Amino acid sequence: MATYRLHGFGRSGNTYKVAMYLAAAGLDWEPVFVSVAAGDTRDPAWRATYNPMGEIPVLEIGARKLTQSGAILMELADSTGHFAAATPEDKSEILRWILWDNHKFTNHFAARRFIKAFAPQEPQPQVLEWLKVHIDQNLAVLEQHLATRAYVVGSKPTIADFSLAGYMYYPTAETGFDLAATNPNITAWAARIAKLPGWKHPYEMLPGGIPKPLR
Ligand SMILES: N[C@@H](CCC(=O)N[C@@H](CS)C(=O)NCC(=O)O)C(=O)O
Repeated sequence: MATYRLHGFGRSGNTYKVAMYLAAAGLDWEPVFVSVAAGDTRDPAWRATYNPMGEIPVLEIGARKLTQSGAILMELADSTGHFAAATPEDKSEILRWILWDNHKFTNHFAARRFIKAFAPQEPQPQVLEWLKVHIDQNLAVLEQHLATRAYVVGSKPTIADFSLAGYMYYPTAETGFDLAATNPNITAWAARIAKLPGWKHPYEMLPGGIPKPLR
């Protein structure tokens, strides 16, 4: 059994954040297929065993089960030293970007992708539009930040990059955003992250296959 067991599937960009890290750090890891689409995370037995919050990713390390991609990445950086902060100031900066990612960036981007491409109900146009306004604002923040730097914090890739890049590689047909056409700095940064060791597209890195967007 691998040292790190990552529960999730390729559709989950939050799981992919941790998968990218484990691969790039060259750690001994294996994926464990858990499908939100199939209802696995709503199963009371799964929740009792893995995560009462009902979310993937879950990272199993021996008897421990870690959840919340940001907290997982922080712990992995601390315990392995890979992609960790170079200074205490950088560590605060990394936490700042991970919190922003969770609260503002991934939050809106992933919710819109889900509503647009995977939710069984027809999306309400006003909801899609409201989310798009917020996503455009957040993309502009990251785009500007990356205008003068290669990575999000410091001069090398850190866990902040893996967190923010989690949803960058999904197709436009799912996300509704053609970042290559609108955000050159983000696109160049995502391409830099994709050159790190072990990088694969989420649908190759994690189990579950390539989903068909419903619309
Ligand atoms: N902030 C959490 C978000 C986790 C999250 O939203 N996971 C989704 C899949 S990407 C999930 O498990 N959703 C199941 C549900 O909400 O029912 C993290 O970064 O780990």
